[in-house]
Amino acid sequence: MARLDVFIMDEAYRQSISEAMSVSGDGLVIVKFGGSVITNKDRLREFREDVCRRLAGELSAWNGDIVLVHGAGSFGHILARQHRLHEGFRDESQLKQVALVQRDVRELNVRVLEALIDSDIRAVSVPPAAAASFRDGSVTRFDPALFSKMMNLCLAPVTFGDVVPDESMRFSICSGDLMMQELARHLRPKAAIFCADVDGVFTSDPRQNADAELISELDREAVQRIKQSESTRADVTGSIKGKLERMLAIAENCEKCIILNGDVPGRLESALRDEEPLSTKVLPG
Ligand code: IP8
Repeated sequence: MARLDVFIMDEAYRQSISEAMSVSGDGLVIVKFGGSVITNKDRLREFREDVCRRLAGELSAWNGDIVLVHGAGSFGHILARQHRLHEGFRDESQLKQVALVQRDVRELNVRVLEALIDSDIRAVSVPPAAAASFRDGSVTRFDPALFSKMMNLCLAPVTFGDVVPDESMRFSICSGDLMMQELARHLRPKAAIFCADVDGVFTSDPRQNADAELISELDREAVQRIKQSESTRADVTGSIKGKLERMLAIAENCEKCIILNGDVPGRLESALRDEEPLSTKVLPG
């Protein structure tokens, strides 16, 4: 009985706080800081603190709810690829690496939280496995309540790419993009913004092809036409086309879905102000 009373008081308290503090403002935006922007993807566990802090400052221009997702970069992909963690359990020797990658992505997460808090964004961590269950590398259950409760308290939930328990593979890799997709599906944000290390989506790899052109508006047909080259950098969360398929699905669930260059100062802030920075807009359908 006493316990129930406490619960009721908690709920009432939560309600009053969320009513008093509710941020209507600009609505909800979900933003991904790509792992290749906030880390040096070629050097194990090298954080790009200056870039992350600048992006956090730009993000603070948003006058509404924020959910941030960040990639793992060199805090996740290098060891995950070396030990084939994306293939699930193969042998005992992988388990130490699961623990190391989990530790490393949490270290990155703490550094991102610090950057956000220093920019006056009240960031709190929500690891993917706290909100979702996985089977065969896909989500079988996603509960957005934890995210919503944090936002009702005017906190900004931050989730990230991680190694997660998996019902069939024992463990698998959950990418930040997968979390973006689930969040968009359940929370229907005003905008979903991907901060990448290039200006947007190109007709072919701009690092290898001088005639690669930026696609300003991307639909399903344009995705089919993209010429894909083998990436030389470690990335265990799939092909560019697979990622673009996810973005098409995200575009179905928000007013605006864009990919922009997080390495160029001002682009994120400009997108948040509803201006039109150089970027690729992903169209629904
Ligand atoms: O960087 C990958 O997430 P992503 C997560 O968003 C790990 O693709 C642990 C490699």
